[in-house]
Amino acid sequence: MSLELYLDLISPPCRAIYIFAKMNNIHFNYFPVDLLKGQHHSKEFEGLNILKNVPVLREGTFILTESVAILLYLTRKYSTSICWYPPDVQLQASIDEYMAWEYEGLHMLMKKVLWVKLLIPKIMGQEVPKQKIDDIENQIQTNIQLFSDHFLKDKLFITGENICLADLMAAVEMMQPMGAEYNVFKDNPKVNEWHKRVEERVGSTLFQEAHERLLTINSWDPSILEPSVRENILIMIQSITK
Ligand SMILES: N[C@@H](CCC(=O)N[C@@H](CS)C(=O)NCC(=O)O)C(=O)O
Repeated sequence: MSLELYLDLISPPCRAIYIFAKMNNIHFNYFPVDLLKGQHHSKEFEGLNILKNVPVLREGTFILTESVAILLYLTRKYSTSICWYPPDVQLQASIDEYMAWEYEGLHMLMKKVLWVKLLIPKIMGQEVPKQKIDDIENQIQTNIQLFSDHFLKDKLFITGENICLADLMAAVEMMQPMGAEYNVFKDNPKVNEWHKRVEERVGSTLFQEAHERLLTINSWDPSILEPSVRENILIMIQSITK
């Protein structure tokens, strides 16, 4: 039974899954879903995932959404190296703790900064007020420090000597603002060093390959947006800027 992954590599959770599968030699058929073209709103995609979001995994009749569930499924099903999710229950709990924190602690902020600095000006043709951008950037710096103090501490990686799922997930999240040329590591050398270690363990070629779409998003042309997609994006923009 073949493994299918439906991903858009502009999305951090999708990049984590893509990198994880490649690093662990898990063979999969890759189905790109272009969020910026609204392909997740197609009838065909809705048939696969009524939540209309990526990532999605399909293996025969088994369909799985939610990146954390997908990553854990892959570690169990494909018996990947134990470093990713070690058998020790306390180490597992530390990874779970990060996974539970990530959505509010990093994901929403990293997503917001890409939108306010790059995508909203591109789509709307006008800048977001500087105060709004400064507030988001300050919150990012606070949460990067929290990540450092609470999750990383003085270890090489979150569980100690080896990379684990939480390191990979955090590293790709923190790349998101780079799409808008905002470097979240600029004021935090310790987190910067950790990030370099993660990239090194992943392998620079694979890491760059997974981030190519994000890092070239500046050249995306929003004038080709379909009206229905544009409408969905405008609703999302309202929730980000309110
Ligand atoms: N909690 C979900 C989040 C999934 C999600 O929100 N994916 C985003 C990309 S990062 C998406 O597909 N957004 C499309 C939309 O909401 O319109 C996960 O971790 O898989």
